[in-house]
Amino acid sequence: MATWPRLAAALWAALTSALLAATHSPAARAEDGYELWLRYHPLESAAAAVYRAAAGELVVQGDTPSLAAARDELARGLEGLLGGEVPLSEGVTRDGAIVVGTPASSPIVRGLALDLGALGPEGYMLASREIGGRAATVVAANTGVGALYGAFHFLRLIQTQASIDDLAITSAPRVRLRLLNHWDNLDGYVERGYAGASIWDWRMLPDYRDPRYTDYARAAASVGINGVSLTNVNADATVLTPEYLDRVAALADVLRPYGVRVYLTARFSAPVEIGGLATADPLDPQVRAWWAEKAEEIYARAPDFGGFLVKANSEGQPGPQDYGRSHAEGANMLADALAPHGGVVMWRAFVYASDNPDDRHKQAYDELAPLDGEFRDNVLIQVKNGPIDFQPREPFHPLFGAMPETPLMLEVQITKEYLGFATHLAYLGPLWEEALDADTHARGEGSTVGRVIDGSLHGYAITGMAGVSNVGADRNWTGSHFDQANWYAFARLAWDHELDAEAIAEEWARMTFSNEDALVAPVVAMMMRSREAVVDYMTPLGLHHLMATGHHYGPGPWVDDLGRPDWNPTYYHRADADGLGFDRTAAGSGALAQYAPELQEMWGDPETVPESLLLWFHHVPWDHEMESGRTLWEELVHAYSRGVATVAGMRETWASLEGYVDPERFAQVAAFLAIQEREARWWRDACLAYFQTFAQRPFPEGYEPPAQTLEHYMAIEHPYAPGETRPQ
Ligand code: GCV
Repeated sequence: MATWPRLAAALWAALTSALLAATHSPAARAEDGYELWLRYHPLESAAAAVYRAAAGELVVQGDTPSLAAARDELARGLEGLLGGEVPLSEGVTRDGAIVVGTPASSPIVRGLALDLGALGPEGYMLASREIGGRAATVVAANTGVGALYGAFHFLRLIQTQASIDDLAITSAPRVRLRLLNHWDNLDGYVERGYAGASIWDWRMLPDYRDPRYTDYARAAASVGINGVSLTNVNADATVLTPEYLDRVAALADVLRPYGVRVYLTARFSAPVEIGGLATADPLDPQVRAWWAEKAEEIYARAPDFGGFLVKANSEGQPGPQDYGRSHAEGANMLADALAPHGGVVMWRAFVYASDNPDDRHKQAYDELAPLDGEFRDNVLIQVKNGPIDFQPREPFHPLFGAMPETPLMLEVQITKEYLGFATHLAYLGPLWEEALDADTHARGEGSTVGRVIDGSLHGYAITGMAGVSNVGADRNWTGSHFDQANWYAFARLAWDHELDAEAIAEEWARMTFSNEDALVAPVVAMMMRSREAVVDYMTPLGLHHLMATGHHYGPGPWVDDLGRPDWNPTYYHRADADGLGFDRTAAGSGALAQYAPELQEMWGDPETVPESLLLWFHHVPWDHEMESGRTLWEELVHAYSRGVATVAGMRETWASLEGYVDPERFAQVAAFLAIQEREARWWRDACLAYFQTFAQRPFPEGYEPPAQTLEHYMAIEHPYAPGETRPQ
């Protein structure tokens, strides 16, 4: 019979073990998202035991900063995941050694004579080997940074509970320059930023180096990002002054061990604004000398400085055309200044002129394609994925495939300026995959955008891909937990554009939330539907740029009074009594002629163009019969309604996952999904109320009419919506 003290002791034991279980269960611990996908929380004990056997000791030979970073990350990750420290060792002394190094740094790696030749400076190998009769896993590369990337891959295998037996993995990036572009102003404001202020604290730098910079670098390296452009492309020349260059150098120091180089946005008029010159004409010898000297100053502080990113002669930014010079003359002048130091110029193709009344779709192509072959070897042209501006769906930019003699980089937008800011759940992996897999037909079938930017189609000597960052000072970095997936997916695709967006989503979900299939499968399914849902409830069937003015938050298809025609949504949708859509065939703006003949043929006919791009290229009668048998008007109502229904379904899915995710993150995602559903309805109702005034047709049976009048939607204002362009 239990005595009282015994009973009390038993009760106490039961209570403490329940408490312990609750605090150790990954689902129970409150999390704020700071750890990103590098959480390294303990695996459940059976899984941990399996991996512990294969991770008996850590043998990192070599002491470069990057190898030290690899060692520290492995030690931290393994300790967290396996629930105990993994001893460091000088050599292999037991089964389960993890050996990390390069042939130069590590006698063991050298002795194994691994074939690392094809891996280049950033690739790595993960290989199971016997060393001195002991089972070991080798993480080998030609450089410390390659080994660091390999270390992250090895940790990912454990985080996602993949097998680490019989490893024979090699991986090398397909694209050389993989950058995040921050649109961060020097006062801490982030243009198109929805995750708080800039993480760069210019006031405290260079003296205080926020530990967060190191965590940023770890996250970047974990997915192979190797460059960061620190400042907004709507640039402020102040960053090029010596005081700021000292701060830039401090950031470069922090990021360097992680293989991340810094780049700056160069304001074209800097020689006038901070240099005291009378002109910034790129052919003026004094201007050329000023930039050459500026480059010297920068490289004296940061010898591995990456180069300049430039927005010129676009949206009010200064540029070579202010002096009657071409984009090539402007880019080449900067390229000449950087060339002696090994830097590059990333010259943006997002150019459209205020005095050019032609379809904005055509302007970048018309200006830049004729300059093919005129750029210096260290210039890349950075081209957005589509010809307008990061819309939920666009056809690929016609410059891809049209500049065989000039390296073209792809620029995508990770921050969701046009896809619902941070509150809407929209996984962008499928959007970028669609862009990368698009066939330009430049050299026959299979000439995908991915093959243009990885250089394999035209033999480019330099290659690159950039993503406009969604990182800010919010604890969870990206403003919402699911937007972390977009940072992650961008980088994974920049490393290898042939990776599958769904597989990337799964990897991310396992590391970010939990390995339980009951969570992973529905979360991945929800992510994979999410971007198409946004297309449906904002801009279905090839509609584009219907967003409200300036901040781009919410619908504004009726806006028609802005200074330039192509800033108005009415310019893009062209709704009238006959129909809807922008005729870009030869009978219209003629933009279609910028694509390969195969695409002109397919996209030029409303019967053969994919319906997802129908209204991008055609003005279509309201009664046009769609594949479904519905009329265009009915299909529009259907698509908008489907978008809302998908979000409602996503909410239900998420609600069913309570208990699999810690309460803090669960609640935020649930609240954001509720906002998204409300805003999806707002988009649907506002757009349909507006388009109905042209279609003059009733709502098809079974579809709810808008909840409010058109006047109601038109009166909505959001004066303080975040992220707008701000003069610096
Ligand atoms: C940095 C769009 C955005 C602007 C951005 C511009 C660009 O127009 O709305 O905020 O400016 O693209 O890519 O340069």
